Amino acid sequence: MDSRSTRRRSQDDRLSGADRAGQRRSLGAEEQGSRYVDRFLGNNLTQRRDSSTTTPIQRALRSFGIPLERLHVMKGHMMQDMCKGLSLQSHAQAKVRMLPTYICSTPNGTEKGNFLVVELCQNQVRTLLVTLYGDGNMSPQMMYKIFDMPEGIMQGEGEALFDFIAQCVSQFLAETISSDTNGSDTNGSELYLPLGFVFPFSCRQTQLDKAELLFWSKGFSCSGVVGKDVVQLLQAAIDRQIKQNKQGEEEASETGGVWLSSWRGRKSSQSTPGPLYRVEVVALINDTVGTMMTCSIEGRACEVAIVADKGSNCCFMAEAYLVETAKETSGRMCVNTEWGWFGDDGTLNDIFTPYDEFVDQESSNPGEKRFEKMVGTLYLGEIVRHTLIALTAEKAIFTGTNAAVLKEKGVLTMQHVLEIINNEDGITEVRRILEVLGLQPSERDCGRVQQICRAVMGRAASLHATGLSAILSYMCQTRELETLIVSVGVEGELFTGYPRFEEILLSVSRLLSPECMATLVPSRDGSGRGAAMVTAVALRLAAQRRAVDQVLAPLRLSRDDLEKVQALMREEMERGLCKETNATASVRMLPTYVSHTPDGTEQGDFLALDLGGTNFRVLVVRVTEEGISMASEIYVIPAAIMQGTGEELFDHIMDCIIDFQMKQKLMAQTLPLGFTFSFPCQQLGLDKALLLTWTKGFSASGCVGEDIVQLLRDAAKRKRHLGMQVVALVNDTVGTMMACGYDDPRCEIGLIVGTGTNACYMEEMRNVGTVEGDEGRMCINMEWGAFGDNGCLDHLFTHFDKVVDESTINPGKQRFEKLISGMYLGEIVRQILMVMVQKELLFQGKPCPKLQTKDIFKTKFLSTIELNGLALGQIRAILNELELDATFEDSSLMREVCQTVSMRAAQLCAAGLAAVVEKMRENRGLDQLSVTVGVDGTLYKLHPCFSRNLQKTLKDLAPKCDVSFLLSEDGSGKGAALVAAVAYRAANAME
Ligand code: 0WK
Ligand code: BGC
Repeated sequence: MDSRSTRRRSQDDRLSGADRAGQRRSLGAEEQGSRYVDRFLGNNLTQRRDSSTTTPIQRALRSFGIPLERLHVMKGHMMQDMCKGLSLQSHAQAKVRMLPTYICSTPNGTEKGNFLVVELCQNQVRTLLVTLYGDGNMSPQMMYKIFDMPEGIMQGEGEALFDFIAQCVSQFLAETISSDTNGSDTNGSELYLPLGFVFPFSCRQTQLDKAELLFWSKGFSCSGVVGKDVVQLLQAAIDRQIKQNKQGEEEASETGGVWLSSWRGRKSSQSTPGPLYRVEVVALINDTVGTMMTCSIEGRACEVAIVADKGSNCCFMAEAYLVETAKETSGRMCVNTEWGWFGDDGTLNDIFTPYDEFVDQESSNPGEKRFEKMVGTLYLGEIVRHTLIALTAEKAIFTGTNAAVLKEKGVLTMQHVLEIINNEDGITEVRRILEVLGLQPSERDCGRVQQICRAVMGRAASLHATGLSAILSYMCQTRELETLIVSVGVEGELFTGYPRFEEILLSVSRLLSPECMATLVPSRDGSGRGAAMVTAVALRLAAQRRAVDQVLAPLRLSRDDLEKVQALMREEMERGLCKETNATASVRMLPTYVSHTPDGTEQGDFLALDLGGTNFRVLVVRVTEEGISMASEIYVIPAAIMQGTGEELFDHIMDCIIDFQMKQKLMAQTLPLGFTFSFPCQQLGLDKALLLTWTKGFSASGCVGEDIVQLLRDAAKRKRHLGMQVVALVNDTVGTMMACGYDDPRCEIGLIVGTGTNACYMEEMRNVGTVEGDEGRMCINMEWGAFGDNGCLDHLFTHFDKVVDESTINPGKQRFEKLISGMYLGEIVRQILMVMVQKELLFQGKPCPKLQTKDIFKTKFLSTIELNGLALGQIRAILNELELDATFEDSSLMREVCQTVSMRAAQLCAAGLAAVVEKMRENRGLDQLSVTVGVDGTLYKLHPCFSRNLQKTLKDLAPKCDVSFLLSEDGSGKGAALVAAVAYRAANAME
């Protein structure tokens, strides 16, 4: 179960439980209706009511009344359906579709330029040109034009619809744009205009500019569009038109004829034609999303938006990791809920009145969009009409008059309903409206019609409120908040036309979700400007993407790059093993004099030291046939000691040993000691090793070239300490291999990826040219950290790596290690971040003094930031610690930088290991090698995906090797004790 699903499961449990609590308060007339149980006998809610005592009007009014408890139940159902819609498993069954929009960012005020928007509305196409000045979008300029749709085009050929839209765009351009439009990048002959397409229908979006139409609705049913990428269809129509225009121009210029050119800017002079427009559809936006963006720029940043218009829908900013149908795992993504389909699985059947049934059956998509058909203004007039028909049939209204006009579909429009309920002149105006329709209403009829209209509108508002409360409570829970405070953008005829909509929406949603505080931000300008913002953000992000890719490209290694590293590593290994070339090889392939991995017969008590990693440890290890037990203590090696004199260092080590032996009551014993010394040493025997060079920030003087075992013995002498006998010195890779080999005899490779990095493996003695003898095998400490010190990896070194290398105490050394290990990854990231700030890709280019501080960005930050499912908010917390005021976008980019650096490290490590296992396979003349790698090191152990990326790359580079990885539990101290045990046994056998 991956992190997404664990977090998801806990969410679901909470979603169903907590928010059933609500309060009850007296409500206005419309809600009066809703308090009353529904309409007809036979519905368990109504058992308690005796329908015989109620009049047809009362029954009708009550049928539109939905009790608060029922709204609570509905809210719960909608939240469950929302979770279903977001989950990859159940997405297809969900009615509330929860469609990802790929909008993860909101405007940051730097957007500038000219942006075209086309909005497909009911019976109209609206074209806009929005000019942004990057001034925080405080004063965008906007021009627009509305085109009425020709009769029948909504039910005609899809191509005709898109051609019409393209014509609207060309006409709009011809009428509004002049060639010297500022802000657009004109390259003389061409004027680039990005276009955002507001398309208020259910689309499965896979990118901002790739969206397949799922279903038409609201009376649209054009052929050849469902299942197609709507962006492509519009782009194709625009390109078709531009092409036709160009041909027209060419023919005209050949025949000297006149061609009224469209798609071309105004001439700057008589002779030179204006620039040709290059219109690119860069974003498809649902109208709710456009509204959310529009309201964000007009008022407070909105994270929810409702369109309560012909159709009804809602979008909101969801935690991206919960949107399983999209690949984005961090930050937030706007989700288009398409709540209009809610209830199509029957969960609203008890609310649906027979009037709703009639409207549904007469619609172009019976049985579908049940929720929308109770709240969309396309349907409210129809619901009232069917209610009046039923009441007329029951002689409860228009008795004795001809109400046949009511049979005509669409005769009662939303406008009528609004005028009936919104007029101050009371019944007079209602009578006038009904008479204009050809009815002869009595005064009482007028009152009753008004009541019905109000009940229908009240219900629509309450249902919107229920949907909104489901969204708000969902956001509150998934953001793990006590209280959610959020701005909700609203747009649409129901909102603008029905004054009580806002009040009912807020009061009922507050009753259903008391933990949420919503502020409505009316969209004064529809979704047009919002769509321009989305387009502008899309372009800004696209430009940023290109710039980021440029910065990170040198760190992204191809398979060829890795194969080359593998081959170079193999070459250097051969040179290191060869006596003649060993001294110049960058990979020193140091013999360790360890010829066997443990065979389980080792026994005894041993002291062990483990120096060179994050911690210096002193251990006592008991090896018996039953197994190994140990006790250990961690001691600090202060930087002053690491970079002081060798004498101080080994005296400090002795002090720690003595302290440990005292604590462990071992002072009376003289125990054999195994010393894990994690630095490059030329071993002349198990207990004789000359230090070749320091690494990992150590530089104690007087040690290089010296026998480390002797230095320790000298320190013991200085301390007059006889409590130990150094019998073996091993590298931490060897110690790790031995420790893991004790549990898994197939373990013949040791790997460390921690502060530093290195590997060892069992090589055939016949191949070890630097040691006499051809029989058997010997463990070779590769010291691969220095791979590339001879320049063979220079092609891989980026500017960032060079800066990091130059700031170390051993520049030019340990080149491979400096691309991989924990001591350096944080610094590489810091260098990249500083360049990205300079390029205004991060923190909007604001200077970040803290980032100038060396080692301030710890490698452990990478592990945290790359944690799967870590909310971007938590990354922001880390960045704030560094006084970096990060936006979501910054946090997302930060994560990408960390992922790129750690991925490269894992891949390079894998390329090195691939060279090792392939050599072992060839050594042994095997078609398939099966081997275990004993591994240790903080980076390998704690980074969330380093080990996975390494293993995946290794499998790819060395398919003939089946390599398993065994994490060393107790570090290499245990291994050192095992080597000491082998050495000690051998020494005693000799005596
Ligand atoms: C734990 C081993 C030790 C080795 C260290 C490397 O016991 O010998 O040096 O891992 O990892 P680091 O502590 O540098 O992350
Ligand atoms: C050292 C190796 C050691 C590795 C891992 C490198 O810097 O040269 O000897 O095995 O770090 O600790």
